Parts: sequence; C-alpha cells; structure tokens
Amino acid sequence: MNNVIPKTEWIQTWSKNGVGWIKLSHENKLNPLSAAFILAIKNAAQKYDDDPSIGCIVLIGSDKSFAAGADLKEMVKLNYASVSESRYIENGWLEIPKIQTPIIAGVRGYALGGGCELAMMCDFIIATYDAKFGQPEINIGAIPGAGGTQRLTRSIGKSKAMLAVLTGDMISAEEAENCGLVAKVFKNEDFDASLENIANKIANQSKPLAKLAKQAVNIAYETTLEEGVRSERALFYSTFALDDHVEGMEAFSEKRKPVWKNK
Ligand code: CO8
Repeated sequence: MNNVIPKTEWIQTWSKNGVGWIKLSHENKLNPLSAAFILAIKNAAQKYDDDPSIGCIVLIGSDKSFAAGADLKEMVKLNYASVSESRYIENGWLEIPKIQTPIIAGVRGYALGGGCELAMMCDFIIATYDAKFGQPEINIGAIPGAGGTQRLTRSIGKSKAMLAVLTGDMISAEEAENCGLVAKVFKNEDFDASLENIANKIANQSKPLAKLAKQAVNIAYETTLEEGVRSERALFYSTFALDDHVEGMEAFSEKRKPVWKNK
C-alpha cells in the first residue's frame, strides 16, 4: 500500500546469541494483519537480514495466535479499485520471501488466512500441539491472496490443499506435521526452549553456508528437478571459495569443532 506508515508499536524485537526475534504484539492478541502491521514485520526482518551478527530470525505471535489473517476491519472498507490501486498485498508481503537469513515461524494458536501465508513464507514452521492452520478466506467472501493457494499446494499437495481452501476448515498441528506443513510440534511447556534451541543451532552455523543452503532448498520450490540440481551443483562449487569451507574441512580432519569466520 502506498503511504502506509508501519505500525512498529505492534512488534517487539530483541536479539540473543545471534538470533533475531520478532514478536507480533497487536493490541488484539489474535494479531490481525493490516498493511501497516505487515510493513512493520517486513522492516524488522529486513533489519535483521542486514545485520551481520544475526544468523537466524524467528517470527512468533501471542500465546493465542500467530496471526488470524488479514485485518478484516481494514479489509471490509476496501473495494476492487482500492486493493488494486494501493497494491494491497504487495508492499511488505513480497519482500519477506526475499530475506536471505534463515527465518523460522514459531506458531502458537491460530495461523489463519494471511497468518498461515506469512508462516509459510518463512523457511519452516515450528508449532505447539494447540496450533491451528487454515485458509478460511472462502468463508468471508474471498480466496487466499498472499500465496496460500500456491505455497499450501506445494507444501501439502493438491488434494489436502484443495480440501483446506474449499472448505476453509482448520488443520490441526498434528495433521500439519504429518503432511509436512509443520517441521516439528512441541508441547506448550517445551515450545519456547525447543524453538530457541533450533534457532541457536542455525545461528551458530557458518552464515554464508546457511544462506547458500537456504537458497538451494528454495530453488526446489521454483524450478524443475534438472534445473534445481544444476543450480545446487553451482552453489555447492561456490562453497569451495569460502574460508568456512576450508575451516570445516580442517576441523573435521583435526577432530575439532569448526570455528566459523563467516566468509
Ligand atoms: N481481523 C480483524 N479482527 C479480527 C479478526 C481478523 N482477522 N479475527 C478476529 N477478530 C476480532 C473479532 O472481530 C473480535 O473483535 P471484537 O471483540 O471487537 O468483536 C476479536 O478479534 C475476538 O475474535 P473472536 O471473538 O472471533 O475470537 P475467538 O477466539 O472466538 O475466535 C478466530 C478466533 C477463530 C480466529 C476467529 O476470530 C476468526 O475466525 N477470525 C477470522 C479468521 C479469518 O477469517 N481469517 C482470514 C482473513 S482473510 C485473509 O487473511 C486474506 C489474506 C490476504 C492477505 C492479507 C493482506 C493484509
């Protein structure tokens, strides 16, 4: 949206051990996503992406909800002309998948509509057992608009994506894990520590290697197998130009942990 002022007061950010945390903290604990809110989230993620001390970004919501979709109180006022002229789902949204640093969505409670789409724009999703995913737009007079029909289908396959998009029904965390939408599910009491452990592990990898690995996996999303394998090979060869490649090889030979130089 043009001339949107980011709602920075609705996000909290802090960094620890090379992990940049972004907590969605809308005054409504369901975290409805307005254009101004998504712009603030995007700005925070980009700031971490530009910070060489950050090796992993984590996006979390409230205890009740990661994000319950587009802010329907904002959306109800819009019409065809205003959504297309203002580029409603372009500014902010389109930049998040371009983040190079690994980014995790930590989902408690609802990840619905734009909230599910935001979680799927991250590299993977970690959830609690009470998390609920879905694309319920069909129930409110719309269809998914921030990549839901595309990313959900690539993630869980056509049949399950069709079921979710056409019924608007929610997908439980267990089912989401079984069908690959969610990487891992934890009990509420284990969630924070487990998420932090995973994020710390990624943040402690060589940063350029983690970015290359992320880029290689993402290529699988967008191209043919032959082209993807070709791209992966080129990225693999490029790792040999890194000091961290030499360090990784030497550390293995010397039976010690590598000390990454991040170059
Ligand atoms: N936007 C704005 N306000 C919301 C939203 C929302 N998405 N969801 C709930 N609220 C409000 C309610 O209106 C209510 O407000 P009030 O107290 O003023 O009446 C308050 O939050 C609490 O809501 P509930 O009483 O409904 O809470 P429950 O715990 O009973 O239910 C649910 C929680 C299941 C999440 C329920 O609120 C719900 O179904 N919400 C709508 C979910 C939905 O349809 N999401 C999809 C929206 S469309 C979309 O995401 C398109 C994406 C396009 C990209 C986005 C561009 C910015």
